[in-house]
Amino acid sequence: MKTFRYLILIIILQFSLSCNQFYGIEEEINPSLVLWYDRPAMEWTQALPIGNGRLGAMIYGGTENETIQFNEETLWSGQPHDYANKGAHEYLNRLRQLLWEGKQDDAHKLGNEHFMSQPFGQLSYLPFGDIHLHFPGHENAVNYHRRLNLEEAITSVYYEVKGVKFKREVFASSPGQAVVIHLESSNKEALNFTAGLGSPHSNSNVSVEGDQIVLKGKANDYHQRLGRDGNPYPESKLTFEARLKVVNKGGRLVAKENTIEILEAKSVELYLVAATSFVNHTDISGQPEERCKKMLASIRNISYKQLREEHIRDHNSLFNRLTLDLGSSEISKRSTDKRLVSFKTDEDPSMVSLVFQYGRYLLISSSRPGTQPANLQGIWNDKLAPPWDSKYTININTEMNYWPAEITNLSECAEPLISMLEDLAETGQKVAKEHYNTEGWVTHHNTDIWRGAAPINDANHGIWPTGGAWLSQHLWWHFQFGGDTSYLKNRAYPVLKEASRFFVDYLVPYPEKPDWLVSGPSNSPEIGGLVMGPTMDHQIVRTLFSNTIEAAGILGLDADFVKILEERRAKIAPNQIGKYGQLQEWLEDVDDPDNKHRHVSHLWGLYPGNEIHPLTTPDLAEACKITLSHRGDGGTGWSRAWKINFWARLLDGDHAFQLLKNLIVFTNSGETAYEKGGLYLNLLDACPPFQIDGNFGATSGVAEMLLQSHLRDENGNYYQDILPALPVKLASGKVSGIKSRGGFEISLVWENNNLLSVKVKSLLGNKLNLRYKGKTISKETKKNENYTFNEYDFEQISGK
Ligand code: FUC
Repeated sequence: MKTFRYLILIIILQFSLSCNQFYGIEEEINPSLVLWYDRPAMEWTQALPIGNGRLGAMIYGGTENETIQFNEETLWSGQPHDYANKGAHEYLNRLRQLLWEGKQDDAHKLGNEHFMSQPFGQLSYLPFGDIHLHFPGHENAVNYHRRLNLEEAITSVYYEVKGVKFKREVFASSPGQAVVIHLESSNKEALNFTAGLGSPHSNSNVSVEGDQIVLKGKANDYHQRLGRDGNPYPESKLTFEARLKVVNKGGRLVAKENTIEILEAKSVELYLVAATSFVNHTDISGQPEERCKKMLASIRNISYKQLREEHIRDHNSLFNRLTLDLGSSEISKRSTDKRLVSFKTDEDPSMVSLVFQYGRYLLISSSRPGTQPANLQGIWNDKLAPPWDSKYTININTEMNYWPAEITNLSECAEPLISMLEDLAETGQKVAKEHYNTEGWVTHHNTDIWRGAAPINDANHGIWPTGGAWLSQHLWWHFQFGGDTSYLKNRAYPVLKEASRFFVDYLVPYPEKPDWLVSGPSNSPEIGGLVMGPTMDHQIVRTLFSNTIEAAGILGLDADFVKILEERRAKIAPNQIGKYGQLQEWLEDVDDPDNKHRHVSHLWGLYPGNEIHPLTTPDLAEACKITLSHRGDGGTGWSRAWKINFWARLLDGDHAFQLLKNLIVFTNSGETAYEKGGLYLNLLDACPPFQIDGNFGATSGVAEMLLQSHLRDENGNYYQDILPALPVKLASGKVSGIKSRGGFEISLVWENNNLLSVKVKSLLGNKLNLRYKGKTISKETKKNENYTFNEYDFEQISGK
């Protein structure tokens, strides 16, 4: 009898468990790891993003009509193209001379006539298509819930129609290279819907082949025919294909001309694969049909359950390396849209951890080894003429995308950026020759999938030769955090060296102080037009030279070249403090204290650079504060995000938190409005319009509040500065797996603004310098050993 009762209990438990699994919404939602809403998305900026680095999709979660808008990262307009303007270097000296003579307008005109890329602009990232699902009779759904679980990287939709429950799950599998959609209902024979594919490209068509819907097409031409110089944009040559395969359990499929109808099924899986003819920036001979068929074949014998488990395992292997708990309360239990709108008053710390983890989730979803780097919109774009072509803007935006990669323990996600740099070192070499007649390589303020490196748009902001040098900082970071000397030797150093070589030839003496070397023609990103000697360039080039010198030293290479770099570095124009006590943006003291411009480029040396810091250069750090007080706490999404990082580096956690608050505000502005930065309801960053950099900058900003590791002791070992900029509003919390330079994974617990415990895993066996509130514990470590600090150590470090 007892056994029987036990069995009944087990059956009931099993049943309720399977109910829970089916509907999935009864369990407690982790407010730091789940975005959820009680209505479908009405517009793209409410839809939820998924991605596997190559394929991206936005899920609206509609009931009667579901739209899944998708992208494949290589679908761009144009074709392989050499943008260099032959012979441009003949005008270089004249440009410099005009600028020294104060004839900026003439230099601007000459630059536009003779120094720009051909054509004047680059090409555009494009949308691929849409999956349309039509569920007749589902317009009156009730008990609606949709969510994105960041830990699983799965979106789900749940609702009821006339007592029947429906559930949908969508994820983008990296191991399976497909977007996988699972639909089920609580009743047998209740799933009735039509599946179709569409595409905004004019040259595309949809057909049905058995259980597959097939979309084939050719990329639209760039949305403008001619560049500003009157030269035509290269015609689009990429072809593409997507296949949506339908697999039903129960019921039947009816193939129509270009849709498939699913009738009376219990559950259905849809597998979307997509490919283009892109191979690399010089080769577009790939076969999309063959690629799609191969991808479908490779998942044919894998069950949905297996694919789902494999997907979660794969995503967890990156995402779960770092956990962050900043605490939560009743208010954290509300839907994400409500939480976003009220954050400015409730300052819910779990919203901070959600935004932080969302940045990590988005990086994993848009940038995996072997894929293209995350562009201005990551991988998500629904427009044929997207803002700024959804390409790579390198005078802040692309770099910001990669700020969280190393420190938040996702160094693999930086791999696409490293590969892009290797390509740019090739295309940029041509530009260095044609535009500057120098050795080495150079890249200006934008690039595209064809790796354009010449100056674009307009001479007043396009002629800015430090894009490649800035990007090269990421090559060095990857080594600082990872310590792989064979990577340093074979991949990073050759690119660093050639980037430095360009600036050895390019820098020129400042006529007023001939001992100083300056950059130019250039600009301080996007302010003030063409000039000689913007501060930012000098900070970037000094850092580039330093990184190259150190890399050469580690590898025991190029002693003579190192001498040249050391000698040049010492002469680069120094940071200067101007008449308001501000850090000067230019050689001359002409800053306007009322200028609220979004770019604060001359603070590059504070972040992401490290030549300015309150401990090492207090006067310059003070000058940065004054500059920031002039520029204010507003701006575009990315500008606010940058300022979080600035204030964290100035060790002012509360001001950094204020900027975070200024970023976590709801923006409903779809237009370009430089003062209205914030987040959309799906928590994607609004420049506006949508631009993903602010999401990544927010993540790195929070990380910089918790750990900084850019300063070194006299032997060159890094300090691990723990909780260097902890805001009062984040007084208690836990983080595990945050990474420091020198190869340490660090876990911290703090309460009421005081550190409680520190655990460190030493990945490389380097010396550890844990510093907290001015006190340091230094310790030699062994590779792969864990260190927990005992009471005595802790008393020392906490200053008790
Ligand atoms: C730079 C910024 C803009 C925008 C664009 C993509 O031009 O000044 O705000 O982010 O890049």
